[in-house]
Amino acid sequence: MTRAYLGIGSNIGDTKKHIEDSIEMLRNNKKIEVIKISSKYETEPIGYTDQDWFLNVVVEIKTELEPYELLKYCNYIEDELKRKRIIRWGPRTIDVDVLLYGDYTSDDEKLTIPHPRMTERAFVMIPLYEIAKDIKVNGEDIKTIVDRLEDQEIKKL
Ligand code: PH2
Ligand code: MG
Ligand code: MG
Repeated sequence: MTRAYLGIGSNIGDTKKHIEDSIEMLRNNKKIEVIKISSKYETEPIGYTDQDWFLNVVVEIKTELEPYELLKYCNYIEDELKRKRIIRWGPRTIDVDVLLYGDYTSDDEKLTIPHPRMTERAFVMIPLYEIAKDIKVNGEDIKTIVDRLEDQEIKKL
């Protein structure tokens, strides 16, 4: 079993429900054990800013799935939740990203671990820090990373 961290976000429709549904789908997989769930955070949109604020959480799991199998299951969750509520080509209701997978690193275009932009994003690092105070990301203490992200707006619910 490998410890992994997933970042989950939603900014369309019933964001709370989308996040809860996605966690329920993690629990429904026999090869995934949900260990910890961060608080929910309201977060300013990063990157493309002309959109609503997000609701974000980070989830710690233990899993027997290999990295690519886990990615496939995260994409499956996205497809399932999208399909029910969203028009084709429309905005996404849910995003489930593999942030960290044990000590595994990958530079592959399809799956980059650690997640390539996570250390620049308060909406990832602050919920992650809440449930994993002592980890390092890319060799750096999580606290040091979090302290650099003070300027991004994020509110714990
Ligand atoms: N996800 C993005 C881009 N920007 N901003 C916030 N606050 N939360 C997100 O989950 C998010 C984002 C692309 O995946
Ligand atoms: Mg994604
Ligand atoms: Mg993402």
